[in-house]
Amino acid sequence: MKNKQSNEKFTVIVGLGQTGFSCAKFLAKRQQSFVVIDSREMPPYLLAFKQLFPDVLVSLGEWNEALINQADELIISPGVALTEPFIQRAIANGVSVISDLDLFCENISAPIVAITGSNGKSTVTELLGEMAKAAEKNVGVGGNIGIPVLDMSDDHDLYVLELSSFQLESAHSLRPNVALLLNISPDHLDRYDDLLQYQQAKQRIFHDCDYAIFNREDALTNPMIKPKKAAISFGLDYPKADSFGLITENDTSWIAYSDQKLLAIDELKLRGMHNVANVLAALSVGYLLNFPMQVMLEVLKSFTGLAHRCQWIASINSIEFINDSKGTNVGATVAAIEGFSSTLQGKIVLILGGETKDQDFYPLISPVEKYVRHVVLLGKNTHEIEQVLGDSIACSRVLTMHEAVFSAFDVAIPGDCVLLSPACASFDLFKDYKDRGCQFISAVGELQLAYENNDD
Ligand code: UMA
Ligand code: ADP
Repeated sequence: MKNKQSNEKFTVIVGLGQTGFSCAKFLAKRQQSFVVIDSREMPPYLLAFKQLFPDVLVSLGEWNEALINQADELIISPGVALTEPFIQRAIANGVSVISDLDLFCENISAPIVAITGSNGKSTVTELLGEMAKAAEKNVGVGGNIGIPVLDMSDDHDLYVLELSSFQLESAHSLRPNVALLLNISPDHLDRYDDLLQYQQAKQRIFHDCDYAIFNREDALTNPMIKPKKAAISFGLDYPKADSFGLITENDTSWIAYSDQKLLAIDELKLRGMHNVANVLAALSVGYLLNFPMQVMLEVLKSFTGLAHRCQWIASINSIEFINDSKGTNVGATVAAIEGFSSTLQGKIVLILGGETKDQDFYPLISPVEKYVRHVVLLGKNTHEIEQVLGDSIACSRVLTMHEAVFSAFDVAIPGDCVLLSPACASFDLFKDYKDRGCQFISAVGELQLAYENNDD
């Protein structure tokens, strides 16, 4: 509890997930005292925390207003919305509300590349990290990608951070050297009032940045805040002066800078035009950071992408199985469908559904009508999706991933692809998107065995 005589700041860490735990370790290292609150009865890092900090007060269950009322400072986790009434009251009472990102930025002086967008963040963050390593930088890669910023060591000479709208919402000290906004399509509308509010949270990435990089084909990414040095665009169209884009000649598309062709897109290991956009974005940042062009192009020729993002799993009876479990919103699934359709002889059998996050599923109608043979619905509230797509395409409902994979195989014909790209979060049936992807992979393995045994 707060010692009224002491001048020490009374800090309350809000949330005991990955972020809250990293904040606790950081403050402890600085010998700064703190308490922790979480609205969950059993937050994920409770046991680890109790082992490391047996004497520190942790208050669980509902928000502990008594502790909050004593706080000088709240360090909030990304999963806790700033609009929570207790946070709004604290702000009104003059309490400083900060985030792990603030602590991180105040502690390091190396350049920061900050990356956000509705989709493609992890792919671009990882790709840029690979380019930086190949350019012999001592790079730290972290953030929403799954490594809390305070868990990275503080001796890197460059940081590449994936940042979500949640993280940007509550950060005040972020001043990135390069800020990249990849794209904006509706997501997290269960947390934001509307698309504008979500866009405004994303645009915070440009606050006080030196260079702003945006997608010239997506007007919502146009910087609303002027960067200190320059705004630079990328896009899948012909490159503007001093920027990256595509040049298409004789049926071949080339990654290009200004009017200089650099690499045919057939040479990329990543699949789908959405990934070409990701490549152009990463090159735009690498170029600004003076990474050698040849080194970046070599990385592009070998980078196969991350697991659970349009990941090829198997081919059974000439039907490909693709795991895009990280396709957790409608925009991502539209990109995955369109990305694969161009390379397919047949059509797509799409496994869709999960936690719907108040999304509008109408943007799926057109790509589904063009490229999809059948939709297999798995998860909570699948009737919401069926209501929208049911007139355009045959849909069937299943209860497990095993059933989803086997029934998708039944309706697919050779030349087709079975694509798991749910357009929804995974928490209704799975631990997370990785668990969902792994269950897909093991169901495909079982199918393969069953098919081979039948064939014998
Ligand atoms: N929660 C409570 N009560 C609390 C605190 C959290 O109910 O007191 C809930 C949240 O509403 C949320 C869950 O617990 O559903 C996790 O929230 P958290 O803030 O504890 O999350 P962390 O474990 O700290 O993980 C966070 C990011 N999670 C979220 O933004 C929800 C992770 O991104 C990120 O990798 C990690 O910090 C390290 O930076 C995950 C994510 O889903 C992958 N991000 C969203 C996305 O990518 O779309 C934004
Ligand atoms: P994020 O970290 O933003 O969730 P990922 O790189 O993990 O993005 O990719 C998640 C999914 O989003 C992919 O599996 C794919 O379906 C889709 N996606 C990736 N890049 C893009 C893009 N540039 N535009 C639209 N969708 C994309």
